[in-house]
Amino acid sequence: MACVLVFVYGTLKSGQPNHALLLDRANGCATFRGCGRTLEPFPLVIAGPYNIPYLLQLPGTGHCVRGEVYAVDEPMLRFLDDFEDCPDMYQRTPATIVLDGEPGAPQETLQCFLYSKATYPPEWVCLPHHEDYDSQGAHGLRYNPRENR
Ligand code: PCA
Repeated sequence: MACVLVFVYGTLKSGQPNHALLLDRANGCATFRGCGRTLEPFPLVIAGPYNIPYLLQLPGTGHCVRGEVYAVDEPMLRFLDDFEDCPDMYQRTPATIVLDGEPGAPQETLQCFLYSKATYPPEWVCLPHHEDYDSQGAHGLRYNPRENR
């Protein structure tokens, strides 16, 4: 299988608690392709008892969410699906990503997958919407890693 593009917006981003999983060659191979944002706005909320970031599958609400694009091989894709408990907790869904570029340069878009959530308690939509997730952000909602749950 050729590499597929995955857009990460949460704990898998560089500097975030699960980024090391993307770098671990035991899981497969992930190659950084660039930073960017979703073409469409989505609500990105931090929810549940473990303060997990979720991009809710509700395009048109929220922000054009910032993140990073990686080309991943099949072992890494399977690893990530398993880690993100896809399709039960997250669903891997297609999305158009606009790569960051030089000001004035033509927009470069990529078709990527991202891990979003299609079924959620309705009140989650009313939680604060984040644009650029940081587990250590001013929101104070520290991510609780899987090993602590
Ligand atoms: N991990 C995936 C989805 C949310 C999360 O914390 C990511 O970083 O994109």
